[in-house]
Amino acid sequence: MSDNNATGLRDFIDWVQQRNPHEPEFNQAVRELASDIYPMYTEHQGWRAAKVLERLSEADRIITFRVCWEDDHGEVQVNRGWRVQHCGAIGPYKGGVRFHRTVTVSVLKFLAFEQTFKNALTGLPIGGGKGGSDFDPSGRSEREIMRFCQAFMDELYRHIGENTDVPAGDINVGRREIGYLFGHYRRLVNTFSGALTGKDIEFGGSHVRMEATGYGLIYFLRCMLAQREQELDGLSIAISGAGNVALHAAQKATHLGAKVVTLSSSQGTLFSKQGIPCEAIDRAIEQSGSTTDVLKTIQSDCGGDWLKDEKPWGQRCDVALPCATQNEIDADDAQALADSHCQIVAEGANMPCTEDATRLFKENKILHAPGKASNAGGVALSGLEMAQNASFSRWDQEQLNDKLLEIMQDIHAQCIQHAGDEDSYKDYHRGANIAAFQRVANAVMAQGVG
Ligand code: NDP
Ligand code: 2IT
Repeated sequence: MSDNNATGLRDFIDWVQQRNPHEPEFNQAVRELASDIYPMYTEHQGWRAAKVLERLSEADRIITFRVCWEDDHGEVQVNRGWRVQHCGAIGPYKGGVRFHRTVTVSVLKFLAFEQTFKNALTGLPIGGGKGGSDFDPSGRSEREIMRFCQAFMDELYRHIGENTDVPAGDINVGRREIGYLFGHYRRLVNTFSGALTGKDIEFGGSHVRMEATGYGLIYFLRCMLAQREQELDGLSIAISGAGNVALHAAQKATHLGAKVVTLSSSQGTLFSKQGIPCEAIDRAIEQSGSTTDVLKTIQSDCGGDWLKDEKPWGQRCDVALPCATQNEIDADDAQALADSHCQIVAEGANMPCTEDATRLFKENKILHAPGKASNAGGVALSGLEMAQNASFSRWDQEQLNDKLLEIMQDIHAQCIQHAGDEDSYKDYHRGANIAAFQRVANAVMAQGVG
């Protein structure tokens, strides 16, 4: 990067930091994208004059609201809810809802920012948004979860709609929560519409949506391997998390002949040197309850070691798939992966690697796919659910799986096109950021200042 560009980038990063103090995750996400696209950005007079990057660093709007509900003891509980509508330039705002005690406006702003660029990579007409609450569902009863979802929707319903903003699931928001959210939305507006995705198949949901993020991640991984003339069969894979994304990634990987050596939760890691069997993963997907309980069941059925409070990254593996949460891989974890000769890191979670970890992977020539590319299968299938709802139709499983595969292959091709080839190393972050930014920036430009 030229000296001028480096100064311009630093000034831009400082400007974002000053406007968004105390929001480390949001600043991180903007910094990561800006660093990759800045040289291209400065060469484009039109984008610069229209301040496209500066505009995209500010959400279209952020809605903050109180969520008030009664627990099973009749005690009133007060939580906070948000919806960040980041960019509507290429379609209705689209992105998940997260319920977790760590949810802050910074976390949701980073997720909505990433979502805009991820959604652009899918090639579908969907803008970027994200929502959630600091509500902690662990230990809450089914009735409490339902009441919370209804209280959350009591405010959210005013801001969403099939052509406005279409929420879906994320951490701690799965099929059950989407059912409660959708039911309450339908009753409030007295309209049956596709205003949420991830619905049950019986009321407007799509085949393959539940599996899509994890399966899409493995399809993307296969493209990365094919690029190096390698195959998945026989490789050892360390996966973090044991939720929707992690388990479906594990299921597809084992079906394709890989050995999944770890899964994890916030309490620790299940390690199995010989690999967690397919049937155990299939059963885990059907099991309800905490993800730690799911892992303990696998252990009691099939063996393996429970590594309390440990992350998976100390185990030997060829491929690492972080599928839990942001910044779960730090520099020490990245060094451990490099020391164990891990060759590929593909992100199922959103921004699971710290900037130091990302730098370390690049220095060690470990291929590293960013979530906005490798986990885009989930939102892509959500886009296909919207298309089915809008056309009052239902597509079959095979057709949807083929479309998912095609979309992931196309995202991989977009990454490669812009990844560069320094010492034959493919920089997937750069590739994804450039391809996504071009699409969003052109749409923003074409629609004038506003
Ligand atoms: P789930 O709620 O189904 O599972 C989350 C898993 O991650 C659980 O095993 C959970 O463990 C673990 N986890 C969550 N937070 C932490 C934490 N702070 N520290 C350690 N472990 C943690 O969520 P999903 O599988 O849907 O989402 C996982 C990731 O994938 C998220 O980053 C999400 O944004 C991303 N993603 C999800 C998509 C989707 O379609 N669902 C699409 C694209 C990306 P525990 O239960 O113990 O908390
Ligand atoms: O991070 C994500 O892409 C999701 N949680 C899925 C979003 C969606 O709208 O399906």
